[in-house]
Formats: sequence, C-alpha cells, structure tokens
Amino acid sequence: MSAAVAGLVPLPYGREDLPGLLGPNWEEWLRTAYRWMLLGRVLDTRMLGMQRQGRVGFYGPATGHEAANVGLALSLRKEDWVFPGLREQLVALARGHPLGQYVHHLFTNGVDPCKGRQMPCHPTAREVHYVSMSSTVGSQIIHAVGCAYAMRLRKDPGAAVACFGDGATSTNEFHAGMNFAGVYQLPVLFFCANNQWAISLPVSKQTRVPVLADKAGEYGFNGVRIDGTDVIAVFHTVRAARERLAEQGPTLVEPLVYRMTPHTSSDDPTRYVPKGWMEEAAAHDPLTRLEELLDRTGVLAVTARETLRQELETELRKLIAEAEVTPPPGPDTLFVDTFRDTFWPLTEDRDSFDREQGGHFP
Ligand SMILES: Cc1ncc(C[n+]2csc(CCOP(=O)(O)OP(=O)(O)O)c2C)c(N)n1
Ligand SMILES: [Mg+2]
Repeated sequence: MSAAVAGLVPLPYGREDLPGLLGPNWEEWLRTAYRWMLLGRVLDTRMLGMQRQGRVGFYGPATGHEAANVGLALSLRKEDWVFPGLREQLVALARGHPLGQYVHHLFTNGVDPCKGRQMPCHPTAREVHYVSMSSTVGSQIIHAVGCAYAMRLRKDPGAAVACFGDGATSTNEFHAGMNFAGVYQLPVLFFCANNQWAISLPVSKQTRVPVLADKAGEYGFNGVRIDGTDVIAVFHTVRAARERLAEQGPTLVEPLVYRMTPHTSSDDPTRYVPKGWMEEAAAHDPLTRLEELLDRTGVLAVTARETLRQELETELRKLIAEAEVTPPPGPDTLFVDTFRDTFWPLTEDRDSFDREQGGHFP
C-alpha cells in the first residue's frame, strides 16, 4: 500500500528528531509500533467482515485508535494494570496476550479464557494485567482507582490505568474516580480516548468544556490533550506521566482520535455522521501517517510492509480456522469459577442440571 494519500497530515518529525525521542533503537521501535498498529487494522477489517457474514456475534472495531492504543501499551510497565474501555483490545495484545487466545475469545468457544461468558471483543488477560472490560460505560474508572488505592496500601510498585471514551466523562464514575484519585494522589493514569462520538452523540453535546483534559484541573492534577493519531506523541506523553506519578500524582491524558468505523457492528453512522467527517478522519489515519513517516525516514519500505501485512493476514486466517471449529464451552462449565469452593446448593443445581442434560458431566 502506498502512503501517498491526498490531504494526509504528516507526523511532525524528521529522521534527526527520532533518536532523541525514541532512543538509539528508534528504528526498531518504529517497526514494533507499526507491526502492532497494522495487526489492529488487519483484525478490525477481517472481524467486521466475519460479523457481517454471521460468523461472530459482535465486534467493536478500534480503527483510528491504533496509535493511541499502541503508544499506551509501549509506554507502560509490566507491573501496571490496565482497566480498558470499549476499544483497547490491542493494548492487551501488545502487552503479550496471545493472538490465538483472543481469536478464540472472539468466537466465545471452549478455549476462550472468558468461557464464553463475555461478549466477543471483551477479552480478559490477567497474565498481562489486563482486566476484563465492563460494558457499563465509565465503571472501569472507579475499578482502576480502587486498584490504585489498594496498590498504595500494599506498597505495590505498579500503577493503574483507566481507559475510557469521551462519553464516559459524563458519568458519575468519572467524577468519583477523578476526585478520589486527586484527593489521595493515587498511582493512576486516566486515558480518555476522545474519538469525538459516544455512539451518535457528538462530544460538543456531551459537555460545554471544549478540551476534556481541562477537567483534570478541577480535581487538582494535570490534564493534557495530545494528538492521539501520533503514536510517538502518545508514547512520550504517557511515559512521562507514568514516570512523574510518584511525585506529581495522577494525570488525565486525552488523546484526540477519529473513530473511522461504526461504533460497533450494531451501528450505522451514515445516519448521523456529518459530511466531510470521514475525509477529515482519513487525513488523520494513524496507520497511514506512520507509513508516511516510515517512507520518509527509510525505515520500512512499502514492500516490507506488504509482506508483513500478508504474514499477519495468513496468521489470522489460520487462527480463525482453528477457533471456528472449536466447540463452545460445555454446559458443565456453567458451574466453574462462580464460587471459589463448591458447596450445596451449587452441587445440587449442578447435579439436577446434569440429569436434565442426560448425565454427561465429568
Ligand atoms: C452506563 C451506560 N450507559 C449507556 C451505555 C450504552 N453505550 C455503550 S457504548 C456508549 C458510548 C460510549 O462512548 P464513549 O465513552 O465516547 O466511548 P467510545 O464508544 O466512543 O469509544 C454507550 C452510550 C452503556 N454501555 N453504559
Ligand atoms: Mg467516544
């Protein structure tokens, strides 16, 4: 794919800036960031298509959010905990959650780590400190703040990261979480991916405050809006906020992004998106902006990028083929992970359910 796109807003860096921004291994860093961002795009394209074919039940794309997600993932530390919003699945993958497990989850089959109990696209990845997403908008904000409070009490070196959208800033949980974090100066970062829409509601109707990051000041800590389609800016800002956490307390980072797809597979934005929106979004496409920088700096040629895309597509196709034929979780799993220890009447429920099913439970 050629990076020459009419109207594209180029990333504001040249070759000479990058070692200072990304360190001596800046070329490797850019290749890594690009690989994850491309994976996000390949996943979205393929899975939206699968949903339209009736092969997965639901999908929530994050096209347009790739730089925000990858910049965030690469800036955090292993010990940090991520409390995702609707579109941070790529953060779990870039933190090391296996793609195969995520694909099993999308099919809610028997290998899905959620045992089919969550909607598709709501992965949980404890091993990389990625908490299962709560569909209730904003609820993850207080979960993250509570976790940060616990980490403070336990002298845990980690931080909590609350990821949410512009719409979530109107929730009670946003106020409660921001206030508590400010009062106690907790080790928590607020990452508000402002994609300018809460389904069909534009951010201008969500709040009278033009810059969401400005809300942080009312809670006594810093807020900063950044270009969320610039992976380098996101990486830098979050890493600096993470480093300052112990001395300066929380930060609200507001990456401004463009939602380039429907809200989810259940939405039709042609009914509400104004004329020109998609063109403006395309001019800020995070992947194309990075490709243009890769061209300009000679880091990864078009042919190498095309090979990478084909490799990712092939890998994904293989994983989908495996996941699609994996049976759903057995009925006996209904009784697993509900309570730590089995006890009556759970055992009685299980046994009577088993009898109704024909007595096959192990
Ligand atoms: C408390 C609550 N209200 C409404 C909904 C329905 N809903 C799901 S996503 C969404 C919009 C969220 O917008 P935003 O926070 O900006 O995140 P985005 O989807 O844009 O990433 C709404 C209203 C919900 N899930 N929870
Ligand atoms: Mg939004």
